[in-house]
Amino acid sequence: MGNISDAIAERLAARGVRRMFGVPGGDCNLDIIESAERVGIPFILTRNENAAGIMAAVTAEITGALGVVMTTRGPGVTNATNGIAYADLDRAPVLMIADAYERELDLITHQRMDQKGVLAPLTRGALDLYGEDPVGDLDRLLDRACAHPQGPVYLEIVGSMVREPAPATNGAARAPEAAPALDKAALATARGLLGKAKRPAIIAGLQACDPASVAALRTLVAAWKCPVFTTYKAKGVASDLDPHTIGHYIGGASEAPAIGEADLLLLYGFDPVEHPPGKWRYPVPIVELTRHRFERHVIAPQATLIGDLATAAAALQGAVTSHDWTPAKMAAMRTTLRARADAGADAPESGPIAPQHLVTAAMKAAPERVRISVDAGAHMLSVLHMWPIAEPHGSLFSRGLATMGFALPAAIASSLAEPDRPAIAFTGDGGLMMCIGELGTAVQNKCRVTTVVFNDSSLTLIGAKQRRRQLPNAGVDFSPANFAAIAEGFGCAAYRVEAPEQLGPALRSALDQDGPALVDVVVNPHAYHEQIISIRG
Ligand SMILES: Cc1ncc(C[n+]2csc(CCOP(=O)(O)OP(=O)(O)O)c2C)c(N)n1
Repeated sequence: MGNISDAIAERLAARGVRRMFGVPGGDCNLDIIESAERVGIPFILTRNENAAGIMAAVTAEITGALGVVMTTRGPGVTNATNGIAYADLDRAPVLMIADAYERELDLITHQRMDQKGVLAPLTRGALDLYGEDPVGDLDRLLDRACAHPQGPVYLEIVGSMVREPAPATNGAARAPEAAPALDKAALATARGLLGKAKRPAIIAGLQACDPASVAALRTLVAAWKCPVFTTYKAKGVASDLDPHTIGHYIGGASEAPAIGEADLLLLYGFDPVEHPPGKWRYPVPIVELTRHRFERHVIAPQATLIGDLATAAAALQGAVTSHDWTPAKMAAMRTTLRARADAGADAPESGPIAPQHLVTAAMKAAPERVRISVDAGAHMLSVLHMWPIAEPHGSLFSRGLATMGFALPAAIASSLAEPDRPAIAFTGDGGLMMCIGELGTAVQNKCRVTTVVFNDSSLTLIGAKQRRRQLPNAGVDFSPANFAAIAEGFGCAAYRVEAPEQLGPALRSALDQDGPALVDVVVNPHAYHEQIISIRG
């Protein structure tokens, strides 16, 4: 083994890391970039550390391997915090590496801050490698990122140390955390409740995205033939094309009538971060299957089974033998719920391009196996409620943090992880402006990413809330921007759409490109108001 930098790179490679993201500083970052390149881990230079954090976390979600982001000290750390908050609240295992301050602290004032303190509320652990077994300590830190609830950990290293020889480790890489055995009493209670239920329904959440949990859920639904709802993060865990998949649980008005018909709810890997602020509205027995306990819960389940989701699903399989749901009833619930997304689209004031029309055109133009990512804002309702997804991670979305500036970095991460698979990033203009430099990252890496902008020169979701509270319009509108012209400046294929007849051809041509493209669509935001009320209430 060489120096500590080499040892870090080797430990990351051993865990399946295939690339790291960030904006480097001039100290330990440069050694680690060199060591990592040598073991086949390229460093993807992003334009902003926040985007690098999001890319690292999304890489972890898609590939199942640890994501890695590396930054300089001081502003590199503070800029990355939003991406790290995404990894924390959307539950992705990520290692953040930053330059530490040399030990002669009396001489250091420039860019000096308590970096561990800044990151402490967001991270599962931090390390500076000053211990006697630095490589073993690193392995144990990475285990903490991968333990449930998965999340970010932080490593800071001084440049002088990273070039020292790595001592032999006395702690080899450990086995993945074993799931706890299911509690027998809770299992009996759960089976009893399910046996009595006349209309059981399932809500699947973000913990259910791994292949074993997906397979077990699908087996359960096929056996029980009951309705299933997925959260936004779990979209595709139960295929949107399956007649049992009714729609999404968002804690809003749209799904309330359908879920309100259930007399028991099985929460399958649902994380409370997926619930919007406010009370849980369904006063029926709850059976909860979860990989871990939650720091804060909004629900008081009658039975909680903590452990492996697939094992728990198998243990409950025979518990439901009959119920009152019929295929016709479920089909009606599906249709009603799906129709909610169309609200306002065809009102005369919504022309010429309502957001829903843009989504319909994109669905028609999209190639097979496309993966979509969606930003935070009014536009996300149209995309997530209209676009069917048949597999986990087929759509990428920030739910726990719900951060803007997400869709483009997420689509780039997707394209780097699966270069042959096209990705579409749907974003509002506000969200795009928070990360627009990443168009350069997409160009530099020849990513097959098509960015579709809902351009309405406004923070529409916030404007809608302002209108609802009958406040005067202020502080939410932008001066108009031509994103196609900006994209061209990055060397990105670009299309500006102002009339409906331009929409289909522009989308088809953009999606035909071998590299990145951007379609800047001037949308009429009028329909959003009705749609928000219809979906969220
Ligand atoms: C980083 C960040 N800042 C602010 C918010 C609050 N927020 C949520 S949606 C939204 C408006 C988004 O506007 P835009 O991207 O233009 O999308 P639109 O609502 O117009 O579809 C804002 C400001 C947020 N979620 N994330």
